[in-house]
Amino acid sequence: MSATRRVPPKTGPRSEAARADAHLVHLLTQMLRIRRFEEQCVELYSRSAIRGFLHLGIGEEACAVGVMEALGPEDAVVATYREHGHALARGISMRATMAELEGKLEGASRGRGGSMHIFDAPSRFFGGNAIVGGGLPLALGLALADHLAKRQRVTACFFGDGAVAEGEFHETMNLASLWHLPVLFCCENNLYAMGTAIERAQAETDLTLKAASYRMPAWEVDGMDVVAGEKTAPTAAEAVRAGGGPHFVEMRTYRFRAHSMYDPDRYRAREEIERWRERDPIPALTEELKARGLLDDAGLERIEAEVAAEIRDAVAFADAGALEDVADLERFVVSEKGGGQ
Ligand SMILES: Cc1ncc(C[n+]2csc(CCOP(=O)(O)OP(=O)(O)O)c2C)c(N)n1
Ligand SMILES: [Mg+2]
Repeated sequence: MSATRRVPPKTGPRSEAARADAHLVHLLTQMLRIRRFEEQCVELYSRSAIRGFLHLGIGEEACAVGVMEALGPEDAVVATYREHGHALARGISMRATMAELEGKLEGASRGRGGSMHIFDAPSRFFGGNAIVGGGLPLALGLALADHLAKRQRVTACFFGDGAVAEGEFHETMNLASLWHLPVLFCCENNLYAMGTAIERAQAETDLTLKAASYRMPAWEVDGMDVVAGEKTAPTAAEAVRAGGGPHFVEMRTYRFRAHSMYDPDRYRAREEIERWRERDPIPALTEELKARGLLDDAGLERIEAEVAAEIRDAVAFADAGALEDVADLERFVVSEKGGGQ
């Protein structure tokens, strides 16, 4: 036994406050990791290191970061094709994420999924899904399994406003509510589904009312404010975990860039984009931290430098990665564990 005197952990309001302050810096760091990672993706795309479809979530970082903080390692995450930020916030390494985007064997999905299908079983990150609304029934299935096995877990299912117009959304919402399944529905309402504004596609644009019609508790949250998201998400997640059935969070957000790299973005007024840019969640939190004396210019530079180093390392790792051997292409199409699974 060690003779060292154990120092009791500091408790009480002061250490609580210090933890809360450090946590805010952590939230900013997470959003910066995602933002700078995706900015790097633009560059990699222009030199064809990343090919195919690429959907960036620049402007929407607060949604993924806010919700992910409310989840534990035993919980599950299902996301869309705009999921780089979700993967990083969930804890998938930047190396594995970048290698996946470059289609390399070292990627989270062996380079088979690319940008839209990041999948990582150890972190219970069940994709990345190119089908609008496609993740919803998957989330339902994960939650049904937990429910039947009496495991107190949450499945967080991210989807866009466009998915709300899909039949899969309504089927999933209905069954989740009817069977009282532990799903946290996280709707990232960025007001557009490709080039279609929500008012042109949906008869009811208050998406929380859709949840209410399935008797599901629902919140509307400012998706540009990571702190607001972070306040609501734990309450909702804990209610789900405690057996309260499915809950729904609508996060009002905005993507600053086009739908994908192929989209000329001619359907949105420049003034609208500029108005939303003024609400950019990263400068907003940076200013708040500075105003409260929790961060200064040197501190911010330090975070930026660490993030830049992490990105440099991830790109070098991905660039040096291998393409999967053609001889292996038929592997993993069916389980290698044998039948009876
Ligand atoms: C079932 C299906 N229909 C159409 C498409 C083509 N498509 C790709 S993204 C997209 C828009 C989806 O918008 P939203 O759900 O709001 O997500 P966002 O891109 O805004 O994040 C559409 C229609 C698709 N991938 N899958
Ligand atoms: Mg959308």
